[in-house]
Amino acid sequence: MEDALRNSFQAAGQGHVFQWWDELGERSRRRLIRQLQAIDLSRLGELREAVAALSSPPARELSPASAFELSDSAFPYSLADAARAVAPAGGKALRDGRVAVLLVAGGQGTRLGFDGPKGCYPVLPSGMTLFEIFARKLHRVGRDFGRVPPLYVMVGNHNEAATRNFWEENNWFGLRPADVQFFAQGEMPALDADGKLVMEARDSLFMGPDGHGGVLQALHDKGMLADMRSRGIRVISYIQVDNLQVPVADPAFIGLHLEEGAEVSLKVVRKEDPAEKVGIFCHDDGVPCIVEYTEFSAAQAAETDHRGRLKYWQGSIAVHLFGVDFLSRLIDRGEDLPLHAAHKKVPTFDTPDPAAPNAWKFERFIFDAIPKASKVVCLEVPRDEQFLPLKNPDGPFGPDGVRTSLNDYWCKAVETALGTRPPAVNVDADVADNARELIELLIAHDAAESWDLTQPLHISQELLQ
Ligand code: UD2
Repeated sequence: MEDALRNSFQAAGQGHVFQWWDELGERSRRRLIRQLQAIDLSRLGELREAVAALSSPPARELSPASAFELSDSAFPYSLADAARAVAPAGGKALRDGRVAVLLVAGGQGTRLGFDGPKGCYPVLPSGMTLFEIFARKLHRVGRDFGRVPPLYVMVGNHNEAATRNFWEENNWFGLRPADVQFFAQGEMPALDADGKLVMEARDSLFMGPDGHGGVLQALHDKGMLADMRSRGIRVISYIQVDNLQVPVADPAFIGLHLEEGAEVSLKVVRKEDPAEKVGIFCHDDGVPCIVEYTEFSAAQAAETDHRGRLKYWQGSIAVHLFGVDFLSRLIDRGEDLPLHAAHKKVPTFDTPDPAAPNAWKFERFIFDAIPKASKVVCLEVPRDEQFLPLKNPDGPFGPDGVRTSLNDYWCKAVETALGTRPPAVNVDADVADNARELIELLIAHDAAESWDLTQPLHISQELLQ
């Protein structure tokens, strides 16, 4: 068996993976064999094509796409009338148990520089973690609609155990363990400048997570799509672990998706800075798609319309709804999402911590499913209400920047409701999703009379009792 494997790797120009074979002990040999058996050599060509596509990108016929725009863009904002009108349909889907939440948390979080799953990061001044914020948001949906949507968390092999342990240690944050499922995404090898598979150690290939687009295959392979079907789920609310302001299951968004008969829906914010690092929702040859910022020309990103506003204004915040039938159809038809190559720092057997990018890594992007959908709906949402991603160690998307933005947003809401701006405001995620909801609550609670607004304010369920 080992000979056959060795021959096939040699024939594919990858014989180097056996170069230390004679020095390896039994266990190491078994480990290497297991890894190599999982590599589909017939598909290495696709990896090389993904690298080649970077220097000769496919010709695109881009044009702006339409969206349901905000009906009031002044704080505290108002979603498109069409979306608000169908929120009851979204609420019904939630009450009927037709919606699941899919949280992708399999990334490596290298940019943040946090040694652990990003969801375990204590992002709030109170020390509350991203995972707890999402769990509290789920509790709130349960309170409003009488049913907590099941949560599916995609992890990577590198953080699966740590993620599961964290949830278990925290007693699933009060959710039913049967309603929280973890599943690991797939992995991809890396190629060096000569197209050779990168060896991370003498007995192992480098393997990295296959991108959030890996969720499609993983949902199927790990039995999650089947599980959703058995629970009667029709719509998947897809969110990313870094965005602490995102509603986990937004009835207006879900209502719009269902009433419009969409297979995929997405939320966008209005880009003001053409160079902002978000994918752009647009049409390519008339077909809806998201083009990642790295693949969008600076000149086109800066184009403006007759009012002087950005023509390509729809910045994707990576919040989607997917029909379960739609994803199942992609799987049944064996439709792979395309591979994207990126030149990154990859640890190798002789350089565990490279100073500069040294190899090609490969990922699939979930938004590449959009062009495959029969109907796509795009909803504009207010940026400071729904998009606050924790990405970096510092700057506006670092922990301090995120805390400052969140505090400003809630302070503005309290000031709008009560006429006084407290020095600081922290709102628990199970209290309100946005300023409109908080303002209503505060007015109903007659908070202006009962609270000391000269002190920092922590608005919790208990405070509102
Ligand atoms: C993503 C979008 C960008 C914009 C932005 C908004 C891509 C390629 N770009 O940028 O257009 O919408 O988000 O915040 O998506 N993840 C996995 N497995 C993986 C890789 C990532 O689960 O193999 C998860 C990761 O845990 C995180 C999310 O996907 O929840 C986003 O990943 P990212 O940080 O690589 O995306 P980013 O910030 O480059």
